[in-house]
Amino acid sequence: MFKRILIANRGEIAVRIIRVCRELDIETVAIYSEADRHSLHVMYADYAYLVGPPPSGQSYLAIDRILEVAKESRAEAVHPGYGFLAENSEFARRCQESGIIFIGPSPKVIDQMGDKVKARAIMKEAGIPVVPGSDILGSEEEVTKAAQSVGYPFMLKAVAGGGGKGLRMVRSSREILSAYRVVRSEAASSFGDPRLYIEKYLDRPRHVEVQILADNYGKVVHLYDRECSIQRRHQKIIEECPAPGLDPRTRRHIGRITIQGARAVGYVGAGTLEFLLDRDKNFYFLEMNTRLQVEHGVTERVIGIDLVKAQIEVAAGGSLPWRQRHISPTGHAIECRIYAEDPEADFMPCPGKIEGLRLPEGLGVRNDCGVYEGAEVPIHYDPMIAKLIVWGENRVEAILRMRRALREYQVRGIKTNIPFHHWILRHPRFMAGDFNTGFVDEEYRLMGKEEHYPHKNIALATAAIAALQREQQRALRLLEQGAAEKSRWREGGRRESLRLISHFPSRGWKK
Ligand code: MV4
Repeated sequence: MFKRILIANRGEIAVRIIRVCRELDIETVAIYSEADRHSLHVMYADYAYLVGPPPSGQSYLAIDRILEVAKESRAEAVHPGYGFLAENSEFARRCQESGIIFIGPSPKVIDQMGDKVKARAIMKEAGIPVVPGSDILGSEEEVTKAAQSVGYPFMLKAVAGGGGKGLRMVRSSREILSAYRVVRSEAASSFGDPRLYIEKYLDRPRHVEVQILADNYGKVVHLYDRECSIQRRHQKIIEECPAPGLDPRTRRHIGRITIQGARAVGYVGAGTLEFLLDRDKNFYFLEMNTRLQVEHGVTERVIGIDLVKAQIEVAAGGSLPWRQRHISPTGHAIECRIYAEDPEADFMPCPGKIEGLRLPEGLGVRNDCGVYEGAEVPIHYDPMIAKLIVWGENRVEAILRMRRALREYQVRGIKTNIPFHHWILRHPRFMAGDFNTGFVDEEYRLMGKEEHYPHKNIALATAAIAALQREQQRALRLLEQGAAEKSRWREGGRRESLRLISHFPSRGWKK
């Protein structure tokens, strides 16, 4: 086992990795930028090295400087976390060349899965369903031609894409030219790779992904599925494990298919296959993430496997001790990502000093938090400051527990998306599991405008019924007491409850 690991990341995920290293008696080396001098991951690590100024290009992405620190600190391995260098094959290769173990798959696999057309080809070859689509298209004419077999509408995508960048829906041939130009230049500037391809457009699918673990000796297991459709502008907000609405047959099928896919690429370590699920329960491979994901915690809770520990064991040459038939989900976990952003101001990032912080506790609650009371949230990085994960015996218990935990969550000094989470967790469609990737766009226009609370009427009706019941009970109590003015009370009670109902809207609900 390693004696010392460098964590090439910051925030909650750096803390997450440092925690398991402590449990494994592995020393930790943190890196930090000038904006992160007083960050939690720096305090938790055994050693910490300043790597550069705040912009990530000069700090958390500075490959040369990070490798220099790895050598100087005599770290044997590097954990990249997620984001930053986690899916950078050049970094993985440079680690290898420096005799440092990159905790993740080989540079070759990172490259193959980073090329979305190559990934599709490999998966298709392995018998995994992929969205009908094209090969690389070199001109607008080639797009037009490919569109004839794929059909309209279609998605124009960057080969190097992934996440939300470099893609556009095309509804008709008239839109091809402008879409081609926009996506091509976006792909060139964002990824340095202007190549494009097209896929048949799936209308508001669900986003379901399957977690896998593989070792160097041919063992591959899947750790079931996660539902990740609750997102906004390609930023995930809530994730669940297992995915609600997957029937047992589809669940078994998608699990087996995922293992086939992982084997086909010779995957080693922790990885995720993303699928799009249509209304008819067909699923299609979308892309593979060759890293630990933000939402790994929901899987850990429901499956009972420490994914970061497994990553480290595999990287150190260990073999996975589990058999697929011994891996099964227990109960239900939900994650709410806590962002430093203002849901009332179009989710603008909200950096600043955290003046007060009280975290939820109690049964079934996990906090993966990268900040503390008094900390500064810098503007330079992702606004996600923490993850709140709850577990319940079933989905309903998990939802009720999440609502309770969110109520306990107190952040002062900066705005967070916690009110937005409250809204989602009370939404009838969320509660019913009746949602897809279109959920937030469809249901959320402007929070704070009451007509955008679709459950307002339910809340009003419930409150009105409760008020009526209270009044009826009061009237009944008085009747039982044998009040002399029995008839007058009955009259009054009825009138008063009517008044209560009709006046209720003016108590803050109506403008
Ligand atoms: C799609 C799609 C519909 N049809 N591809 C968006 C991010 C990128 N990684 C893939 N994305 C999509 N690709 C076809 N052929 C819809 C999306 C999509 C989406 C996918 C996953 C999670 C959230 C999403 C939100 C909007 C669109």
